[in-house]
Amino acid sequence: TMYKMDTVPCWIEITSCRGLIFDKIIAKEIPSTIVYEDDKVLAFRDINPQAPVHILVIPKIRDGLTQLGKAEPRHAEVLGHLLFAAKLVAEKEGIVDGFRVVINNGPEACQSVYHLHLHVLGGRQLKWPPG
Ligand code: IU
Repeated sequence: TMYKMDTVPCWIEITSCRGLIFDKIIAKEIPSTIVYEDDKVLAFRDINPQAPVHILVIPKIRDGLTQLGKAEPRHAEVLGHLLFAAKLVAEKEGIVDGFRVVINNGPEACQSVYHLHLHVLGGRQLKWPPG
């Protein structure tokens, strides 16, 4: 798919090795600020935070889960685990009065990294509807 940069609300590099970057974060080959980790998931601070608290929660093993739209019945357990981890992260960060969990799925939702990830956002008044 070709997009003209000035006609889309987000710029996505369609041809790059999207997704593999998170493998490097999991392997700790790329440094990140980890806020929560267990055997199945890793949570770390987003490098381009959109709120005072902006954390990504990702499965340690992608297993074909490049995006939520590719989920299969075998992924149900890890999907639940990711959502519960998002709650633990919000608690740990002290944003229990209000936080948002976002999954961008596909180009029209501005997904840029094709390794499933939950955004946990908080620490300011969030607006609705989102952009
Ligand atoms: P998205 O939903 O696919 O657009 O989210 C990808 C996020 O990953 C985005 O918020 C980036 O700022 C973030 N990110 C990161 O934290 N570290 C990286 O090395 C890369 C992207 I590449």
